[in-house]
Amino acid sequence: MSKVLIIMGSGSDLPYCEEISIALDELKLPHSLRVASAHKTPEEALKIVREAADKFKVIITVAGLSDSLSGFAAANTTLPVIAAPPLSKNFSGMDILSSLSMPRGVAPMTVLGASQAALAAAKIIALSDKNIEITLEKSLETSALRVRDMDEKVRDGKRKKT
Ligand code: AIR
Repeated sequence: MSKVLIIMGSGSDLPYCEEISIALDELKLPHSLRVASAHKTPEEALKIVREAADKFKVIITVAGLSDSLSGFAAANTTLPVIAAPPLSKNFSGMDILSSLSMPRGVAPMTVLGASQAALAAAKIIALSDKNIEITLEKSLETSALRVRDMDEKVRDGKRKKT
């Protein structure tokens, strides 16, 4: 059964959502994808968000530019909503503020980066899922090992000068 629902605001977000999907697969987290825009298809978006609580533990919202989807989703479900807006070059990236600035009572948690969005979802699910907790522990160890390996390679002047 899927635990994570990814809702994207447009088909143009699919490549970024596929990156999130790969990261979720690596964390052994089954997930589903939907497309719904808070601006363009609000009825469908609301239905998807309202029905999500029966099937999922976490929602990841992916909407660029003016991200209404994340606040819209968070305001209409008790599930945790992770806002994962794709980075854009518009307005020097300032459109990210639309994912961050929320009215009282509305609190999506904004994360930048596809793997970070997947990791944040996994951490929430690990609170009530031992298997995911174990997967996360291994993933943390692997990250630390990579840093130690690199330290080993470069320290004491071992690195080849190019
Ligand atoms: N978007 C779609 N409806 C509302 C918003 N904010 C977002 C999409 C996409 C970007 O705007 O999530 O990141 C461009 O959408 P489109 O529809 O032009 O492809």
